[in-house]
Amino acid sequence: MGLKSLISSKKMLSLLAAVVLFGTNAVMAQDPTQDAGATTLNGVAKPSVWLGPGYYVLLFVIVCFVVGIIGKILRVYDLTQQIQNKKPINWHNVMGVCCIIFLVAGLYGAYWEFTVQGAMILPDAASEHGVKIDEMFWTTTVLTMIVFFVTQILLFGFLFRYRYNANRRGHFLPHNNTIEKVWTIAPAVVLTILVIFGFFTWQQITNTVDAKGEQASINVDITGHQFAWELRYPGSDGRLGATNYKLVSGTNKLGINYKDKFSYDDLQADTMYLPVRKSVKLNIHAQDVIHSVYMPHFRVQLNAVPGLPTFFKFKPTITTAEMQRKTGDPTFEYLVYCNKICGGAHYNMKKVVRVVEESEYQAWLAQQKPYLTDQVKKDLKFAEVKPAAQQNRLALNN
Ligand SMILES: [Cu+2]
Repeated sequence: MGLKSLISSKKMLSLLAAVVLFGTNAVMAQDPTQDAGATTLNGVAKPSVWLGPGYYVLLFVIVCFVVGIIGKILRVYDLTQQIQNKKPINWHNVMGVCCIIFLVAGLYGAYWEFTVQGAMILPDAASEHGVKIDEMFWTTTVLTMIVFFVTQILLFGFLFRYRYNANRRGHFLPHNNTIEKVWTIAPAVVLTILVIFGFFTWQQITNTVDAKGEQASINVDITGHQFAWELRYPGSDGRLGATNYKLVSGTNKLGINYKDKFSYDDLQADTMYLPVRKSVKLNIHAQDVIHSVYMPHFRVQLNAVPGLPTFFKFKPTITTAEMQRKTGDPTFEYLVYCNKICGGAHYNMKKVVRVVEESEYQAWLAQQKPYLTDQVKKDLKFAEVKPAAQQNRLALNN
């Protein structure tokens, strides 16, 4: 293509359009520090991650142009070589070298992922079963990484080593039962081992406490709704009262059944306090859509499904204070998140979890307010019963 026709071609018009688009983008772009989406980390404003669609379209167009131009230059070079009766470019060698470059860049990328992003991995599991989950995670990661590195090196290494050569004839291999068997059985065996390993780990996590008939030290109700978690702790009787979704109202947001005397002293809490080295049973509920209780530091996650109460038993082993020391971060807090994208303000669904010594836990518990407030008593027409029965002084009027 001559220079004249290149200038008058549609490509030049497209380039002009791209430059105009870029110009508009640059002129209209907001100052990142003024951007409402900008996040401040350690007091330094950072631009929001996403730029306008014009930027990405332009980037794509520019990349296409650059690739196209390099192709044209090489083609022109190739033709001039042929005209001068010189050896043309050996594209098989070029492709072979590209494969090696791709392999090296890809392996470096994988190494970068491990060192840079791998450093952001969660700290040590803060629960008893979490250690088993981590063992499973690392076994799977190491096995899959070995397979990944070996197969990628073989794949691109073979592409380079056996690139086209006019002096060599390829070997035609229509079928080989041994190879078929090896590449079917080997992954099947490895995957079966991993699945069985996972199955037994999950069984240990979910069944052990029940199988031994061992009761959890504390029961905590966690209820998800758009967009918050509500916590309910048992009072001095150590038992949670019954709930019924039909009883949910403005003042009784969890639908607690106050005909059940165990519910009188149920406590509400804003932070999830847990005593260290005591088994906790989280009773999981949802009121509207599917949410998911997610406590990554304890390796706990279970869906909260409306109409289907579930539970998760676990034993925290590291207090918040110990974890602050371990991570070197004095502001460290465990968190419980929602791990289902349950609506617009899903990101708001988180609460602080604080793992403390038993004495501190008891002191905290004593300060929490009961769900049975004066307003609820009024709404439900509760009457104070004379102190003859000291324990549960409240009874329903009807
Ligand atoms: Cu949610």
